[in-house]
Amino acid sequence: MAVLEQLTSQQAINLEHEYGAHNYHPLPVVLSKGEGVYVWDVEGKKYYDFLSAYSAVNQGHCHPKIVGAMVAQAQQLTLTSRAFYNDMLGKYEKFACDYFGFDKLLPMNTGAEAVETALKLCRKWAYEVKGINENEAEIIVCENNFHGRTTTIISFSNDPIARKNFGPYTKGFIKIAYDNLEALETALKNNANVAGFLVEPIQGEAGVYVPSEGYLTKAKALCEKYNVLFIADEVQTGIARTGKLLAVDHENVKPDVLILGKALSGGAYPVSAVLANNNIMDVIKPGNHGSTFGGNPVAAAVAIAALNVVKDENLAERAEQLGQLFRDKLNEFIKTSNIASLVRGKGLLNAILINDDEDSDTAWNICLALRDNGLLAKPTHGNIIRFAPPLVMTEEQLLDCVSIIIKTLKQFEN
Ligand code: IF1
Repeated sequence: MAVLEQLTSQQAINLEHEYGAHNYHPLPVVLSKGEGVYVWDVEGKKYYDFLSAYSAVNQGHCHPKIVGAMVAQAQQLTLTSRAFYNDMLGKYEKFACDYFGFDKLLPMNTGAEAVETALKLCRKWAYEVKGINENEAEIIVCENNFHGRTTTIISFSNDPIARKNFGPYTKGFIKIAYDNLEALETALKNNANVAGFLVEPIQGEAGVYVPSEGYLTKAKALCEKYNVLFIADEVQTGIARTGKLLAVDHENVKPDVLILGKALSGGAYPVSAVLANNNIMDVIKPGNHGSTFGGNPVAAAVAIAALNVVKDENLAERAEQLGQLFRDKLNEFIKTSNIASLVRGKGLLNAILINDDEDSDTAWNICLALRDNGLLAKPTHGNIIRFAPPLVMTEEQLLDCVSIIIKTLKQFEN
């Protein structure tokens, strides 16, 4: 087969199957084009994207301002490494620090790298500022967390598929129940070596699990009481997805360390970052941490454009309004139906619970039918379907999507 030949969907799937590692089980649809809230498959069929690359494409596919900034910078200078300065990084760092309200930013590429960066930063702060004895720092994490796929991060995962046979695991983590302040206080009280608390403001992979109101505020207060860093992983929840710029903004919580990724670039380019104030970030010295691509000029230009789009197009307000409408409409339907039992979420990060066992294939089959009806979504944990469209959606489009979803769910009622 010639490399330049236009593939059919089946040919593309076969190629991945034969030559790619089998680390994913994608929904069988092969996409070749995206614009705003839509994607097209290689046969030309058009779909609403209700995953947004796991909330990376909040600004919509191929946003002209983001792509424009990327192309312009790519024609000018793509990479210098951090051995030299470039004229974009400082501009971006100042822009992002003003935007999110922190003193300093450390640029990386992927979410997992940014989480690793935050863990290293937290440990170094613990030894050099808090005064914990070397090698004794502990970081509290939550059950059912998802923070990425590196060896250290999977060390504190409790998902057997993500974890089994990748040991030996990194030490220094204490796992507690999510959304449980008592468990947090007990862990803090019983261990003077705690350096940080790493938390997702809403657990995405766990099935869009929204904690009780006040949880984040009180958790932050407990961290202050015990001189422990509150580290918010907003890789998935950040950048307007949940109806505020950050999910912690719903409770006016200011994290000590903020982790961003995904939509920081609008999905155009891998861009992640860790933000913190000087009293924390200044423990990092030359040689302690870095990355060839982190902070490259294309990433800087793309991130500035992506963050400008979020403000210019009022994406947080849109996510808030459309999310409310989405949950209202689906709740109305659920009352009259036995196929779904619950819709939950915040802003445009939502999930529905399908009335079937976790190991049933009903949710998967519903996603196949949604695909056939022109809308792409993906199940998580067997019986949960996540709904996270690009935030640039109009109300009319959202209502169209709601009717596709309801029509499809009705096909599965019994
Ligand atoms: C995959 C999930 C979403 C994240 C949080 C860090 C990262 C992620 C809170 C790491 C990444 C992704 C990765 C993606 C699936 C996806 C995911 F279902 F696994 F949980 F979004 F919901 N912190 N989440 O959600 O970021 O290194 O991937 O850039 O295919 O593994 P990354």
